[in-house]
Amino acid sequence: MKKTFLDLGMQPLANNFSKKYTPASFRLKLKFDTDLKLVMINKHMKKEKMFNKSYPYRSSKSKLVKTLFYKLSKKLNKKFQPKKILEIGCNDGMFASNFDRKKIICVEPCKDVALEARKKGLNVYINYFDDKLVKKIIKSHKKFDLIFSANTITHISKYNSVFSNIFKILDEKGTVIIEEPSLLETIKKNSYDQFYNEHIYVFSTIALQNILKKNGLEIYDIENIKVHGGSNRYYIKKINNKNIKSSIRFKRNMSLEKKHGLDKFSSFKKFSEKVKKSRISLVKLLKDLKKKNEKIIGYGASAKAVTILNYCNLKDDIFDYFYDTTNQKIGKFLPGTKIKVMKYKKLKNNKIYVFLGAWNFYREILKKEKNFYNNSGKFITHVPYPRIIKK
Ligand code: JHZ
Ligand code: SAH
Repeated sequence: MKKTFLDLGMQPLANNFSKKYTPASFRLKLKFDTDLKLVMINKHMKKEKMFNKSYPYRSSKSKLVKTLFYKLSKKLNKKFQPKKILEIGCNDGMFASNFDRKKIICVEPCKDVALEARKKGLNVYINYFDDKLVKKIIKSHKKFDLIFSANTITHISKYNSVFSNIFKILDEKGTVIIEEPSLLETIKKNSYDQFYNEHIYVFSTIALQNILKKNGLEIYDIENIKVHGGSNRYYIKKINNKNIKSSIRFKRNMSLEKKHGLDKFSSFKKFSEKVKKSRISLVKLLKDLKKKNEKIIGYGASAKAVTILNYCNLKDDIFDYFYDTTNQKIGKFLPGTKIKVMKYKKLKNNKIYVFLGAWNFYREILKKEKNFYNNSGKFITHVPYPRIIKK
């Protein structure tokens, strides 16, 4: 049974940056599947509507993302010495480009992004990861001993199809590594902005294990990583592969999630009350500043920021503009608003207030904007509760 616990109001497609104003077009609600213990959104958009030629997100825009992928590639080469790797959802190739080009095959459906990855010498199938593609891949490459996918599986509505296909192309002793935002961190940080049309699911370890087991796979180890506001890196194997035992880290994560009630609907009802309070408090904070004629801008026109702006009804009466480094977003409106994305410039004017649309990269941003911060520049965040951050 699926039970609704939060209504995030009318929302637009979170990455539909456009020169024309695009109003919010669907109602976003969050649901809990009581059988699988899975949290999901109510509306599953057509993949072609979300992931197409004009998809603007680029992994390469964050130093942290690049560094973590680089470090992980070193570790994987040492630990697994993989001979054949598959990456699902490679985007502009930030993970894959750390490997010997002959060893890695990538899948990326958004043409413009995929072409950027190909420019790095990568072998990219410009396709969605589906039955037809998997047949084609098996024909040319047989099986893989390492399959990697970050921030992609939760974007695909049909998870059983994804995992049954992964099972088909995974070597009997092979490893699958998946990175996704952690539901536990989302609840702890009250970061309701993890929910938008692309994040069809936000996995708990409990839910992911339930889904995997139905497809002959299981998690045996987990690393908690800092990226994207707190993610989990899941290490997965075939259930039939009895050589590997579950780690202590895996058991610890499972019991921590149970302690926080991630398997119970009542916990999500509590979360929804906290979200509503967070919205009231953020709106008050920003409106009070506007009453004093303060100037507020945004930093990082993230998909997450789109959820906040539309849920809290924060529009161009609050924000002058948002800074962002992504060419594909600059000069366009944040979806559902008439707030423009401007080409990023180093923060100089310490009189303005800067709302962190990319709060998850706070450390990276603070390093970049040291002068602003040290000269009494002020940031605003809603995580874990709305407040002004100043030195
Ligand atoms: P960022 C996207 O989410 C969409 P978003 C997607 N659904 C997903 O799951 C995650 O990524 C992985 C900019 N920026 O990464 C770049 C600066 O301008 O939190 C981005 O536009 N200056 C696939 O969009 C945005 O902020 C900076 O210094 O919520 C951050 O978006 C930095 C660090 C970023 O993901
Ligand atoms: N792995 C990168 C990119 C995440 S963005 C990172 O972690 O930084 C999510 C990516 O998944 C996008 O590039 C999108 O085009 C891709 N994607 C979405 N649906 C997909 C599908 N059905 N099959 C394969 N990739 C998909």
